[in-house]
Amino acid sequence: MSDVPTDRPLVVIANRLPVGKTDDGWKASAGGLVTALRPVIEQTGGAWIGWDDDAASVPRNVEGLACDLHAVALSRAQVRGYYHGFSNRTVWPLFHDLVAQPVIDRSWWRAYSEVNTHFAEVVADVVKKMPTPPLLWVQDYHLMLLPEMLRSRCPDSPLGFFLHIPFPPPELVARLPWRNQLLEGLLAADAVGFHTRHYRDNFVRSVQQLYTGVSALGDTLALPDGRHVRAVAHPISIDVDEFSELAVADETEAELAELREQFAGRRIFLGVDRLDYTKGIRHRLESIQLLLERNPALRREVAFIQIAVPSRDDVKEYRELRTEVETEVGRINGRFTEPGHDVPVHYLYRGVSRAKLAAYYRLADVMCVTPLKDGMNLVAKEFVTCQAAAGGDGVLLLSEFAGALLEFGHDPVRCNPFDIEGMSYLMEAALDLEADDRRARLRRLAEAVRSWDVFRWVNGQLAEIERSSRRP
Ligand code: ADQ
Repeated sequence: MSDVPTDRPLVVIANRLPVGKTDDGWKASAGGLVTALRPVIEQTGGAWIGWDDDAASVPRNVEGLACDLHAVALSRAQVRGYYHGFSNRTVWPLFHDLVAQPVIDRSWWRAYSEVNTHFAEVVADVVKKMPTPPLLWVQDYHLMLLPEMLRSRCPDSPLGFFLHIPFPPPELVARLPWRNQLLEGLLAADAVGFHTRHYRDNFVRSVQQLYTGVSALGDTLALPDGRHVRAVAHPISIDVDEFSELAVADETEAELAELREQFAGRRIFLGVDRLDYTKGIRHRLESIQLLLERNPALRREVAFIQIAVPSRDDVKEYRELRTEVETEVGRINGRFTEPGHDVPVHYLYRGVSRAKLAAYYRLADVMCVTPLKDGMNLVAKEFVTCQAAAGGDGVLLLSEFAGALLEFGHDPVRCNPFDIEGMSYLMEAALDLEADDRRARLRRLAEAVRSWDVFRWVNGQLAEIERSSRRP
């Protein structure tokens, strides 16, 4: 990684801590953000602050993670209102273009404000004990009030915010009774980051509707009180070297050999998602159904593998989605399995190991990333990287509503997941692409990911926060 753009310690504040309890004790969780931040924190020192159900037993340090951990303890009622309620049933559907109905509930909002305040107090306490004012970097939609709460409590710290989900157009933001508080919360940061310029533009337009006299000069917002805030588009990415190595590691090869044996003679469609209604899994299954209806020969020739990671199963909409997806899988298999042959749809409701995930990516002929709306989508980037590292020629079928599309141009087969029949034809077209074309597309996709990896994302964000904190 190149030089870290700040010589201050870094304090990351996120909903969750980057650790999990395993049978062998507490371990750093594998994930893009942790991987990307590890070298920065190792160089500058720092802390990570986040909620954990088991806050009292979270250790201060965990092997492989060179930062202090500070667990925020929340009551059951706070978690219900702040996390399951306002974050996941109000903001999440609203910011994903209403693919589900957001619920407006004043008690959830109160819990959200209360928890953000509690986070602010914990952060202030941690910062007070540090020898120099750290750079504070707040993550995601659970903590949108936090920048404003930290501005007064930690006046000497550069302050940044990054939103991992889309920022919707002002007409949707307007539906929130607390839109002004949220925008003011974010505007207290020195720099606010988004995955794409569309989300950034939506934010800027929302701010301009809130205040008169806001001017936007390039990426800088000049506010009526004389402050300047940077609103920047920085797409998140993956650790390309790590995935490239993983793709050809012995463990991955062993997993792949097993999968190849299991699926011998069949061409593979793959879906890998958190089980979330934004990911378009139901629409995808309906397209598969049409595809198999039209092409009886394909019932034996293709397999569709859907790996769905359990997610938010204490929220009603997610439990319902699971039932719908599982019913649909059963319906398709009941209808199209031919005597003496394997089922067409293989459904795994679980997380899989990194090596297994990489093996599935390599196995796939067509990777279906077809969300109805997605801030970025890292699965698409992981797939092209793993395929390219092993000289593969898999095709990426990518939704027009995934943030990743902006970096990928016309090399994926682009689809509109709301057009179920259209998507079923594109699945067929993806199978029929010529090998040379597939390989050239994949090479360009992998180059696009390599040219802006997660380290560039982190460095870009930190440099932006540092720079903008020095402005008036
Ligand atoms: P997510 O909605 O969780 O993230 P995504 O970007 O696809 O979506 O990341 C999912 C991660 O989980 C990937 O790294 C993937 O490898 C992993 N994963 C998925 N299924 C798995 C399985 N069965 N087993 C193991 N691992 C699995 C949110 C936003 C996205 C944005 C990210 C990062 O919704 O739009 O890209 O944050 O900002």
